[in-house]
Parts: sequence; C-alpha cells; structure tokens
Amino acid sequence: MLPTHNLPKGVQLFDHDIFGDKRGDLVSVEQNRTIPFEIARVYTIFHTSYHMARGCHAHIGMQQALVNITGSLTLIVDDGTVKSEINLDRPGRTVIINGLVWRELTNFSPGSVINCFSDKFYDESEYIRDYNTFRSLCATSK
Ligand code: T46
Repeated sequence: MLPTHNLPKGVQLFDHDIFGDKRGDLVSVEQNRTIPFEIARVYTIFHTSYHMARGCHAHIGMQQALVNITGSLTLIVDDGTVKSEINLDRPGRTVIINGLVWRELTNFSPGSVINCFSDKFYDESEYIRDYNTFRSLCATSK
C-alpha cells in the first residue's frame, strides 16, 4: 500500500462538515470558503464499478475538489516525485488537487457518489493522458 501521510505537491486532504439529523445528511461546498477557488464546473461520478479505474490522467493548470458524498473509493495522487493513496471512505472527505498531479480513482464501493468541482470549464485538450508525457512535464516544470 502507498503512504497516505506524505501528500504530493498541490494535494490537500480534509473533511467537509456533515450536517446530519433524523431526516438525513447535508454537505455544503462554498467557493473561496470551504474550497480554495472559484467554481466554474461541477460534475458527479456515480454508477461506478469496483474493477474499473477512472481518471488516469493529469491536468496542467486546473484546481479540482473531489468531495466524497457516499460510499468509498481509493484515490491515487502522484506529482512525479511523491505518490500517495488516499481512502475517500466517509461523507465529506475532500481532496483538493492543484496543478500537475496524476490521479487515479479505483476500488469504488457499490453506490459510491463523488461530487467534483473545478475552477475551469471542460476542455479535453488540457488533459495529459500519457504517463510518460506527464513525467516529462514534471521534470521540466521543476
Ligand atoms: C478528474 C476525475 C476525478 C464532459 O463532457 N464534461 C466534464 O466536465 C467531464 C469531467 C467529462 N466529460 C465527458 C468526457 C468523457 O466523454 O465525460 C466523459 C467521461 O470523462 P472522463 O473520462 O474524463 O472521466 P473520469 O472520471 O476519468 O475523469 C474525471 C475528470 O475528467 C477529471 O478531470 O480529475 O474525473
């Protein structure tokens, strides 16, 4: 298992407050307050499969927040030097990813739901989907 304590550059881990009562649970995400950027885009990942990894790419200049809503998954984050495995295993558990970080999402539990927030609109041309290209970019950006 990869370490969880030594996080890559640009990665933060924390928990959003969960407001729960007998009616159910609520989590609130606020730009520039609970997450450190302005939100341009929100997308939700659900109906996932345990054996099917998602992500497996990096972005050049994007900030993202992955907020676990229900269920669990494993997130691997890698800045080209430090690689960590984070268990998003409770509601509100949040990872901020800022800048050149390779990410992989695996081991989704049944019913897993993750809300994702980004400071940029969707742009496929901004994705780095080849790991060797990612490593080269890491080396040149040091
Ligand atoms: C990331 C991880 C955590 C859109 O049309 N708009 C969007 O905003 C997104 C995110 C995706 N799409 C389309 C593009 C593909 O045809 O949805 C399809 C699946 O996207 P993708 O294969 O990129 O999904 P994931 O789960 O592998 O990756 C996504 C994000 O793309 C990525 O930025 O960090 O979730």
